[in-house]
Amino acid sequence: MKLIDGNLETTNIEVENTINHIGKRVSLHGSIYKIRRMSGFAFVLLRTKREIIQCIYSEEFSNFNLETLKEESCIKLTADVIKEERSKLGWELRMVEIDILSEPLAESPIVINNKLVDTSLENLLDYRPITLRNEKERAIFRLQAGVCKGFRKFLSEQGFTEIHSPKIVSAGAEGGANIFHLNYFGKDAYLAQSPQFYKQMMVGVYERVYEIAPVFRAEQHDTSRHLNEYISVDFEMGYIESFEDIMNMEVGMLSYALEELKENYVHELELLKVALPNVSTIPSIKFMVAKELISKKYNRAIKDFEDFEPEEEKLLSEAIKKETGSEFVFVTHYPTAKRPFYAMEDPSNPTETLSFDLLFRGLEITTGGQRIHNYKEQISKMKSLNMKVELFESYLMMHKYGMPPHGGLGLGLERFTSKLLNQDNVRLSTLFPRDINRVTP
Ligand code: AMO
Repeated sequence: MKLIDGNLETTNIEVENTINHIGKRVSLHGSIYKIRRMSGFAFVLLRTKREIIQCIYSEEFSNFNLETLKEESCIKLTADVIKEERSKLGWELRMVEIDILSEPLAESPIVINNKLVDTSLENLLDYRPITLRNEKERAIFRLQAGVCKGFRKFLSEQGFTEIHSPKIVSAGAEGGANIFHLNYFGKDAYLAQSPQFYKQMMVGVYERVYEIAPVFRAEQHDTSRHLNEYISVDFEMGYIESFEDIMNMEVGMLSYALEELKENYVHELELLKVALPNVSTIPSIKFMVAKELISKKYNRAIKDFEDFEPEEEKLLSEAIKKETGSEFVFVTHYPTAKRPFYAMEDPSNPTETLSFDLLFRGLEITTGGQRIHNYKEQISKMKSLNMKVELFESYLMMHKYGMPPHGGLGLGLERFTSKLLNQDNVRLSTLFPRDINRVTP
């Protein structure tokens, strides 16, 4: 019998502390990313967990034949670490011995080892398992992981408990037709459009909760900003005094995440040439004031008094940036008619809600606000909307048995990442996108 003790011996050198390895013989593993043959020697680029490491092959010191190496072969390598100012890392590896662990059956149908994967969006996504191996492609999702790490660290420090709510649910939380229906053993069920009901219920338990998880929207249209499955970053907090408490928490969360990137993701930021935005303060404007501002400034008639057209979001961001320098803007007091049944109305003007959206570089990335916590108020709101109250019995339990004033928000992770990287399509920041035409890979 063997006892597994949880101790993992790592053989791969970590790039951060390789300076300690200069002059030493090391053992590491990785995939052959690229072979550049020169006269008498070759540059072999090794793709490791995070870095592409330059290795030198030469008959002088390599005890194997270069012809045995193929791109995308997985190898174990013994090498000498040599100081080399011309290399990006300040050092390179002289290949001594290799052990080939596996070889590809075929050559990649798409060139993945150039600076960019030079192909259509369609191909980039069709061949995702391999195109993601490209240095820049994979850096996108490491940055995204860094953003989530920052969010988690911040929220945890602020006393939020991480939760995992069900994704198969009995009723839609967000209204509208964009809900996936399931035949659940002969009963009606749905894929969760958001964790809205559950995060609110959990405020009654832990006061402050968050979740980072997939949600589902049956979007019928094919746009650059809609996915059918996306990662929603949600938090919900109790005992708030105003919905501005939530906006303040979001500013803190975003600043913290960007600091995390600055500190620990320099390699990816440089590779992708990311200019991080300033998020120390974010201007806030009321919905109707914003509508009028765009209408006047850009000489556009207001067609929709309840929501923004995508073009208006762009124009508003442009105007705010010119005026204040901020690439973010909060828009508050959305019309009650456009907000879900759980949104709290402004007592001084019930046609508006105590809610907000956050726009970043021309795109809505967050919706949030204060919720109705009073049972009678929630029931009468639902009745006024002709909702079947009995379908929401389990949701309303929390209101019935007591809830503090509370609110929260949902941020689309892919939308935030894609704007951070100045991409023009949210799919570019989605690992394996699900859209109206795509369920593979
Ligand atoms: P909402 O429906 O506005 O609010 O969604 C919140 C945020 O999620 C992102 N998002 C999407 N991203 C990609 N594809 C989509 N189809 C898509 N739909 C939405 C956006 C949006 O701002 N429960 C509320 C949040 C709350 O009040 O806590 C909700 O889900 O970035």
